[in-house]
Amino acid sequence: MYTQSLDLPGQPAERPLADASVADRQSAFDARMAEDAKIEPMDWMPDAYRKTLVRQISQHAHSEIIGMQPEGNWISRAPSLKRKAILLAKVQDEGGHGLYLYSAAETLDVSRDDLVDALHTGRAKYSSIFNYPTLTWADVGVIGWLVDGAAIMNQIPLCRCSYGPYARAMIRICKEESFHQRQGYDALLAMMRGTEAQRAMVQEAVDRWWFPVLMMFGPPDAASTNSTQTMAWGIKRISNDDLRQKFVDATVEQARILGVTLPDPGLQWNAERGHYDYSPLDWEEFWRVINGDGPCNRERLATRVKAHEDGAWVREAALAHAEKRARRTQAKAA
Ligand code: BYC
Repeated sequence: MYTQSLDLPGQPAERPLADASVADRQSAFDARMAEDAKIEPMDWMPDAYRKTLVRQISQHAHSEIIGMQPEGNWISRAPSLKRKAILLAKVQDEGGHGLYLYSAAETLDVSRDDLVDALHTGRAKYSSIFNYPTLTWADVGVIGWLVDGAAIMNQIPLCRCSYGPYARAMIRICKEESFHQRQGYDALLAMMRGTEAQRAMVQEAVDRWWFPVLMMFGPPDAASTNSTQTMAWGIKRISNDDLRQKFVDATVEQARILGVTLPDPGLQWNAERGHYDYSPLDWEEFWRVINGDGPCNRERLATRVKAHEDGAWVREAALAHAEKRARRTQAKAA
C-alpha cells in the first residue's frame, strides 16, 4: 500500500534540529543538498523550497486530475470492450496519480482544500496539454503515445527529486505511465494496420498533437523562471530544453515504426550535435494557453468545478461517517 507517512523507519522520533538556530538549520539543509540526500517532511527546509515544491507538486496533481477529462470523454465511445476496459483503467490511474500527488503536497503543511480552491479559482496552473480537444478515437492513442511518453521523459528524473515524498510518488507514477504509453502505441499500431481511413485518422491526430506535446516540457531554458533555483535544489534534474530534445530523439524512431510522419519539415538528424534538429515552437500559443485562453480552458475548469460541487454530498457523508465512528470508539473506550 502506498503511503506518505511522516514517520519513516529508522528516523528519530523528534526533529534533530529542534533547538538549532535558523543559520544552523540552513547549513544542515545545504549539507544535505550537497550530499544529494533526501529531505523529508519532518526536516527543516527553507520557506522558498517548501513554496516551490507546493507549487510544482500541486500543479502536477491538478494536471493529473484535469488530464482525466480529454480521454474520459471517449470511455463511452471506445471501439471495443477491450479498449474500453483499458481506457477506463488508464483514466482511473490518472485520478490515482492526482491523489498520490495531493498527499505528497499535504506533507508540506498545506491543506487539500486550499490547493483545490487555487485550481478552481484559476490561481494555480495545470499542464497546457489538457486544454486541447480530443476530436477522434485516434486522439486517445496519441495521448497515450505522445502525452504519456513526454510525461515519462519529464517524470523519470523527478524520481530522484530531493524531496522524499515527491520522489517516491513519482516512482509508482512512472511505472503506471509506462503502461499508459504502451497502450496508446498499441492502439495506434492496430489502427495503422487497419483501413486507409484509420491511418488517415492517426496521422491527422499526430499533426494536431505534436507541437503542443513539445510545449509540455515548459518554456525554453532562457525563459524558464524557476529552473535555476529548482535545479540547484535537486528538484528538477534535467532542463526543459534537454528533456524536450531527449523526447524528440526517442520519438522519431517510434514514429517511423508506426508509419506516421511527424509534422515538422525542419525535423532532421544533425550529425554534428548527435541529435535531431526541429523547428522553433510557437511560444505565443503556449503562453496564451497557460494563461487561460486555449481551445478548452474554460470547459476543462467548468467541468472540474461542477464535478467537485456534485461530489459535495460524498464528502459530507464521509465526514459524518468518520465522526460517527470516532464517537463509537470514544464511547467504547469510556
Ligand atoms: N503547462 O520556470 P518554468 C500527465 C509554467 S500530467 C502549464 O520552466 P518549472 C498526464 C510554470 O509552471 C503531467 N504551465 O517552470 C495526466 C511556470 O509558471 P509558475 C504534468 C507550464 O516548474 C493525465 C512558468 O510556466 N507534469 O502526464 O521549472 C493523462 C515558467 O516555467 C508548463 C508535471 O506537472 C506547461 N506545460 O518547469 C495523461 C511534471 N510549463 O508555476 C498524462 C512536474 C511551464 O511559476 N512539473 N509552465 O506560475 C515539472 O516538471 C515542471 O513544473 C515543468 C515546468 C517542467 C512543467
